Parts: sequence; structure tokens; C-alpha cells
Amino acid sequence: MTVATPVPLVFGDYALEDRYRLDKGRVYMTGIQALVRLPMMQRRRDLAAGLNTGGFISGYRGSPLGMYDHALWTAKKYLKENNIHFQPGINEDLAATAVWGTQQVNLFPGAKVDGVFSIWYGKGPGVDRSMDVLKHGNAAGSSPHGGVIVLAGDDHGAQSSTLPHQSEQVFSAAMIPVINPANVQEYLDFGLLGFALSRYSGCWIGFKAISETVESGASVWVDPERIRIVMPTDFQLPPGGLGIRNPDPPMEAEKRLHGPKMAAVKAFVRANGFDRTVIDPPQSGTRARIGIMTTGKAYLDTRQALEDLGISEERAKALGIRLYKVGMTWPLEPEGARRFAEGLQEVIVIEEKRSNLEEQLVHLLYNMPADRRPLVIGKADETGHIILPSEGELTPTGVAMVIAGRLMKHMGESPELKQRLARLEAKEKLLAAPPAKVARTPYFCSGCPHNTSTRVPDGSRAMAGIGCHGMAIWMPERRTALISHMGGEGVPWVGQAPFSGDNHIFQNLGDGTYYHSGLMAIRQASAAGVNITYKILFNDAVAMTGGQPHDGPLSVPEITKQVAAEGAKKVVVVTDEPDKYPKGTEFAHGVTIRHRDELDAVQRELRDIPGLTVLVYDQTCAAEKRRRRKRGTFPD
Ligand SMILES: Cc1ncc(C[n+]2csc(CCOP(=O)(O)OP(=O)(O)O)c2C)c(N)n1
Ligand code: SF4
Repeated sequence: MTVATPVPLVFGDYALEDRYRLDKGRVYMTGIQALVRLPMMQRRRDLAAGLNTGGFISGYRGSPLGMYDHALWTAKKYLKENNIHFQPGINEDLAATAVWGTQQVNLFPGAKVDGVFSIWYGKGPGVDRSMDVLKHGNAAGSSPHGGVIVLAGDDHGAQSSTLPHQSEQVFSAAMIPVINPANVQEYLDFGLLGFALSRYSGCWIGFKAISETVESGASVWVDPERIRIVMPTDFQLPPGGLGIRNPDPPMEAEKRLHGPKMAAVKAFVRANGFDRTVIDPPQSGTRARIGIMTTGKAYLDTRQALEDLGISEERAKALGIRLYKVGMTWPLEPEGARRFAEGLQEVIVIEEKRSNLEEQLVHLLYNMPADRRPLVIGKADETGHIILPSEGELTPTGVAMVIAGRLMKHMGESPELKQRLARLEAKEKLLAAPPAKVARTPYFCSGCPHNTSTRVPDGSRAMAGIGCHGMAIWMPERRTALISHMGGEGVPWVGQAPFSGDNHIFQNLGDGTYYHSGLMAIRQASAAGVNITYKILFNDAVAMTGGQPHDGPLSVPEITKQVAAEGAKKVVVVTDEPDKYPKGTEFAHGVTIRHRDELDAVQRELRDIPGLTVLVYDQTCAAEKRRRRKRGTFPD
């Protein structure tokens, strides 16, 4: 990418607010904060270019983007100053639909701005559940002075997820180009390039955020004009451009997406150097023999691996190593990729999770004349032996072992490399050693309502749901097994019930999940007529992701009315404070309020009622209580 000369550092008064306030210079921030700053920088660039734009951000929380909404709320003042509107979605799918709407603003004469640039955010499963709208939005396109960035929080190691996740293949299925930043500076630089690319190509732009980068901190250059955007000279936009339009028949939208939009993406990536050769032997020196193609966090692993092997940039050049860092991982820009690979003996593709770059590279090189076409290895070597597994995560040591192995295969044994490898292998073994005998199973916080609410009467079993209460799964006495994705709670029972000797099931459902999508699951269970008791755990917070408030009005009386309307045969509210509801509080007809000491008895009553029954367990999250007490908003 083309970068302006940085302004000199000025050391003086420094405030944490500088990360949003400072116009130029260098500021320390995390990846999350960079994503808060990014739309402000876009707005400043637009103003400088004489454009009156607005910004819009919507999505749904989930690690590693769990705290993005918090950071946006904290920066409310700065967002407002920059005409940026943050509207959390009640779920990812609807958030993406609102983002789609922002690109439609300028199709109508009532538009008050020249365009709206938008950011959607969501955890990997949120990307999955939003596929329909992402496909529609990308096919329709972005507006010429708007643009859309689709932030995917990918949890490669399932550190805080029910499944590991990788969004590249999902995005490519929707033909959404994907940027993979490797550090905090690239969140800003590629972010600005991403908006520009979206405007130019009419595509929505996928943007990968993994915890190693988005949760890291760095001192970064923040000048909005730091990135010089270059318009391609080798591609001619069709008259009228590639943006959103109305009407837009589906086959026309497809033709535009498959043809000129994809060509525009590649031309823009080429012109702006998204992908670059980081190390290359000089023409006069050793011929480049081994190429390494990598991206994002795997690029950092590769740099660390080279360092661990004692291979500096100079040494790499002397060994004939060429290193290619890819910024846009789908679609792989073909000209740069071919130039990188041509004439090499071998290319090692180093990428985390399933193969994405490797498959595209092999496809690009397949028809190259055999004498110029390198061997390509990645997930497996030329014999099919797995060397960089798609499951789990890469480590610098694992990468170092592969690089060293390949170097020695081509250049012969090296005592120094062998010695370094032996040291690394010993370290790896130590890390892979069985965990200490006293492993600690995660447990509820002290005073957590779920500690009581997830109990199950003798003779019954329960199914878990997404959220803190899901920890019940690790507590054998709770007889709570199996978890579904967010919003599917209880519905597996619809498939089990006709074939099971069990007559009834309890299903835990957090209030955050209820509001996100859980109500639809209740409707499905009701429609199927199965015997099920939903325990809606109203802890008044989306606790597991940091204690966010619900994304709209939600109260216990409202829940009772909603589930009654869905056909619940009996609804009971169980609480630690039965007297807390003011006189005249409007619950659904027939609702009873019981003390939590009666939880077991209430559950026994409900399980004997055929069909859908609901127990709303009302007690505030203990961590949230502590936070509110500190703020003076909860009684001591
Ligand atoms: C589709 C999807 N989006 C987001 C998440 C991330 N996530 C995991 S738990 C959780 C919060 C659940 O809150 P709630 O249902 O209120 O349960 P609590 O943690 O409060 O017990 C979220 C948003 C997810 N797992 N799946
Ligand atoms: S954060 Fe709240 S809901 Fe989660 S375990 Fe702690 S007290 Fe329970």
C-alpha cells in the first residue's frame, strides 16, 4: 500500500482520549479501539474530499469482538461529532439488514448525505447466520460514496465458542472479498482501503478479526491521509460504476458481481499493493528458490519462526527465500501471486485453519508452463503427509519445523538448523505435556443466579444454552447435556421427542439469547407440540460477553406475555424477591410468582403439564450487581 511520510512524533501532554481525538501522529490503541477510530478517519477523509457522508455501525457482540459495542458506547461523543450512528442489532442478521439499508439511502431524493459508510460486526457464527442478507447485500452492492466493511470475529481456537470458526470460505461463498490484517496498524490502513475498495468495486468487504490481533495493542500512526488511495489504470469501470441501483434484476446483479465487480476488486488490490513481497533475494544475488506465501496471524508466526531459526532478512535472501504477505485473501490477486511464484522451486503456503490461499494458488498456477511452475505445499506436503494441520491453531514452532524441514530437503543438512530445531522441538514437547492434575473447571461467579436456576428435579434432564449458564454442562449433578447454537435452544428436542422414551425436557435459555433469537425457538417448540419447559434465565444482562444491556426493552412481565402469546400452557415467575414487583404489574393472565426456595416444586409441577410451559427465573447477574452498586444504581 502507498503510505504518506509520517509526521514526527511530538511528546507532550498525552491523554487516553487521544486515540480518538488526535488528528495526526502516533497513538497507542488496541485493535478494537482502532475499529472505533476507523469510521472517524473515514469521515475526516470524506470531509477533506468535499463529501458530506455519514457513518453507520451495527452488529451483534461475541468474542473476539465482544467488547466492540462497549468501546463504541465509550466513544459516543466522538462518533456523534463525526455523524456516525451506532445502532446495535438485536441479532446479526437484522443488523446486516440495517447495514444494507444504509447503502440504499442515496437511491432516493430524500438523502441528507452523499453516502453512508457502514461497518457490520459479528462473531463467526453471526456471519454464518447472516449469510442470506450478506449475499443479498453484496449482490446489490454498496453506494458510490458509502461502502461496507463486514467485520468477522473468528475464534480459530474455540477459546470462547462452541465451535472453532473461520470466515474465509463463508465470505467467498457470498463472493465477498476478504481482508486479513496482521496488526493494529493494518486495522486502520486496510480499513480505509476497505471502504475505498467497497466504493470502487460495489462489493461489501469482509474483514477478519482474530483475538491475537484485535485484542492486541500497539502504537500506531493515525493520520487519516496516511494511506494514498490509487485508482487502477488497468481496469475501466463501466459507465455508471458498479454500485447499488434500482431496479436491479437478479441475473443482472449476478452478471455484475461475477464479472466487473470481481475484476474491479483485483485491479484495486493490485493498484494499492494489498499483497506484497516482504523479502526477496536481489537479482544479482542467490536465485529465489523457496517462496513462502502467508497472511494475517500466520504471517506473524512465520516471522517468529524465521527468527527462531536464526534466519534474518539478509540470511533469508542468501538462502533464496522469497516471502509474500497477502492482505486480500479472497479472491487472491492473480498477477502478483503468479509473479511471486514464477520460477521458484517450491512455495510453502502458511495459513491458519483450512486451506484458502493454497487452493487458489494451485488453481492459478496449474496451467503455467511446467518448467516455471513451482511445487506448492501447505496443509500437506507433496506426499500427502499433513504438515500444517487445518484443525487447531498454528504455532511459530510448528511453522519453524516445517520451514527448517523444507530448507534442509532442498539445501542439505545444516547442523545449525538441526540444533535450533532440536531446541524448538524440546520446547514444543514441554508445551504439549499433559496438563497439571488439578485442572480447574470454570464455575459460576459467587452469588450467580444460574447456580440455583440451573438445578433440575430428580428424574429430569435439561439441555444447555449459549451463555454463562451453559457452564451447567460441566456439573454432573445438573444433568444438563448438549448445547445448540444461539437461537436453537430446545429445538433439538423437537427431533428427539418422537423417538425418545423421555416424556419431557427442561431447556435453559438466557434472556440475552431470548431477545436475540430464542423466542423463535420457543415458537418452534410450541408449534411442534412437544413437552418442554423453557427456563428463561432473566439475569438482566448479556452476561457472558461483558454484561451488556439488552438491545431493546425487555422485562419479566413482557416475557410472560410474549410466551403466553406463543401458546405456553403455564407460566411461572421464580425469583429471590417475590415482593419486588409493584402492585398492578401486568403479567400474562394466570402467571404465578413463587420464591426461589420453591424452584424444585415449581419444576415438578411444570414438567407434568403437557406441551409448552415456561419458568422465568428472575435474579440479576451477580457481576452486574457489583458493577451497578459501584455506580450507585443498585441497592446495597
Ligand atoms: C450467533 C452468536 N452470536 C453471538 C454469540 C456470542 N455469545 C455467546 S454467549 C452470549 C451471551 C448470552 O447471553 P444470555 O443469553 O443473556 O446468557 P448469560 O450469559 O447472561 O447467562 C453471546 C452473545 C454466539 N455464541 N452466537
Ligand atoms: S457473569 Fe453473571 S451470569 Fe455470568 S457467571 Fe458471573 S454472575 Fe453468573
